[in-house]
Amino acid sequence: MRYDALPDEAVELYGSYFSQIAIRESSVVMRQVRKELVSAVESMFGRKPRVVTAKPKKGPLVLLATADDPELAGLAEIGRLKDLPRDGYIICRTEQESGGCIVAAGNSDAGVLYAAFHLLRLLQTEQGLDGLPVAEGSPNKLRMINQWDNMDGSIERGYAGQSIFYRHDKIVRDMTRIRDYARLLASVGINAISINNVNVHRTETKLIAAEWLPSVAKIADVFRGYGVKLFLSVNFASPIEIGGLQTADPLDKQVQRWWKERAEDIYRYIPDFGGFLVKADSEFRPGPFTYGRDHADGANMLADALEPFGGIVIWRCFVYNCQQDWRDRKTDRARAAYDHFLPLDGKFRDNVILQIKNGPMDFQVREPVSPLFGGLKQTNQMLELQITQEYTGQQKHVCYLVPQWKEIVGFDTYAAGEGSTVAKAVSGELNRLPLGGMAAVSNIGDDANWTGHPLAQANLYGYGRLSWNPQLTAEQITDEWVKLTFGDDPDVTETVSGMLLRSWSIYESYTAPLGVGWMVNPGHHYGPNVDGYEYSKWGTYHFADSRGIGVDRTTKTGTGYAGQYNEPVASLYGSPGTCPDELLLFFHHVPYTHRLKSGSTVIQHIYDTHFEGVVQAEQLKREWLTLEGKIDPSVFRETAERLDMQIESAVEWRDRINTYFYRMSGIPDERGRTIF
Ligand code: GCW
Repeated sequence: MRYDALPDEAVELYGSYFSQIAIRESSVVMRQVRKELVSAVESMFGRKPRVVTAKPKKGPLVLLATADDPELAGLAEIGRLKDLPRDGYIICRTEQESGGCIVAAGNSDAGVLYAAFHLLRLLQTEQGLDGLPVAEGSPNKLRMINQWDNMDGSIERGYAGQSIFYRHDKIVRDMTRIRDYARLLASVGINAISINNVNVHRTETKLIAAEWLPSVAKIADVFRGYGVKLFLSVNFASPIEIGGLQTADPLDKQVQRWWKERAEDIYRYIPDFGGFLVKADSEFRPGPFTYGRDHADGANMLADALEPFGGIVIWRCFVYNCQQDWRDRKTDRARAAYDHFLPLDGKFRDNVILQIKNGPMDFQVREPVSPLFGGLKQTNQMLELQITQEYTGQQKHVCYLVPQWKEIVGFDTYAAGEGSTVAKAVSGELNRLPLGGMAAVSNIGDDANWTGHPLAQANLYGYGRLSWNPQLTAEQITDEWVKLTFGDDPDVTETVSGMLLRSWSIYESYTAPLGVGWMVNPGHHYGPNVDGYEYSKWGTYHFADSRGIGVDRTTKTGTGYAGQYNEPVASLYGSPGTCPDELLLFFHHVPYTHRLKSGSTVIQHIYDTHFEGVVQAEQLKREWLTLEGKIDPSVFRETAERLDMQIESAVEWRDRINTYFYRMSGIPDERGRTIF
């Protein structure tokens, strides 16, 4: 959203169109479209456009309108809109005698907004308008952001400063930053946000009470202008904690009535309120289990309260035993979500969506895809990703996650034969379900550059673009972001794109070999600690001993987790001979001398990748340094500083991991490099 001045050639080609904008401000969204476009055009073309509410007799001009606008009558392309999803749009060019016209038309106000951003993107990435007409729509009804912000201003797993929403147990008064965030999210097609942490503590429990609703409504007003619906995370025990009731039992009439009244209150303040996001019976949060009820009972009770107002319940599947005994080799945390939720398939109301983390554990560097996506057949589902880099370098390391997300959305669950991808399961297409989409935990805070690491912005951008269109390739998304952010100097675009696209695999190489996770410092999760979680209660073990490493999750001799997948995936993962190298230790316990498909042994792979990972981290720095003078000096400096931190940390990872496994296995590095 830099809206840099365009080169003369583009100004000459398109300047006349953009000298006049026709738009009717029929809604708050259309007003923001006008504002955004006027300021962008002024900054890109160096001239304020004339704005009119009806199409003038003579062009050239840019016309923005919804499908039903009479101005569009008779335009052939508009017919295509009806085949597009709700917020779909088309952009086309018509040359009439009265002068040329660029038309940006949407199925809804939000559709027009997305069309406007698309148009601006085309100009800024200097693709020009030769590619018109374009027609787009998203298969995902919900494209959501989850904030893990607390009202004291802290952000759970936040690495970019404090909350932009709260400070000192209050909602901020100055909404400028929130408005910019809304613009930013809308520019990549995000249409929903939950504004408080899923761990709902004492103060935040009151966000649904009269005390805070007027201020929450102000935030909703800001987001509404950009087509973003507001959701709140709620505390399942609210009826007790703020309602004065003795119980939060979902089958209790008083409890049900209490939630209905809260819904009425909320919708009085926020008529288009999205609904509730719920973390229940998970990591010490209250839930229906306390009353001997299941998660369908809990979710449906809230769904019934919201239903009269069109609200929905997004219920998280991150439910597992976090009080496990490490001596117990039978319980497997990876199994938990499937074991809890599959038996409830079909028991949820139509306005409930199950939100499922991408993997069965917890946002590790590498995990298999959750088998729930291929399991649930009659329940709305949504994919949960983590943009904030909790286990992926905490915005000190470059770790661009779009390539990881692409693997996830493209994963074939075989639920209804070949081609049953996660993308289709969560959009609702696979099982013909009415609701679904994607959600992701935000990575922003009040740092001036939003994300701490300047390159971490690419993850937020990339998530938005991918949730709008899961078919986009990682390369396309990266290219767009780099051009929008740094301009189109080919040295810069090539270097930065190359760095981003390799970064996840580099991070994986010096941290998490072959699908092992959790070798991090407990609590904050930064930096290496091989046994940090080995004897803990969290169910996160690698079982390394002097002979081998890995978790046996096979059906024959292990926990049976591999059997939660459909065939042929279950068999593929179920045998060490067919299991892909990168997930081998997630599914199998093997000797250090086990030979991988790559030809290397497990132990040699560990050594090689850890040495190579540091070399690659240093290479990232070298590449970045070649851009001096071509990048804004402060961004250049901040990024270079973070790359130094990354290298320092990668060295620590390399030496700790290599030393640990050398001591465990007694097997030396074939190449005789230094291991301590
Ligand atoms: O991985 C864990 C995080 C917690 C988080 C939890 C969750 C919000 O370490 O900080 O809590 O996942 O997703 O609920």
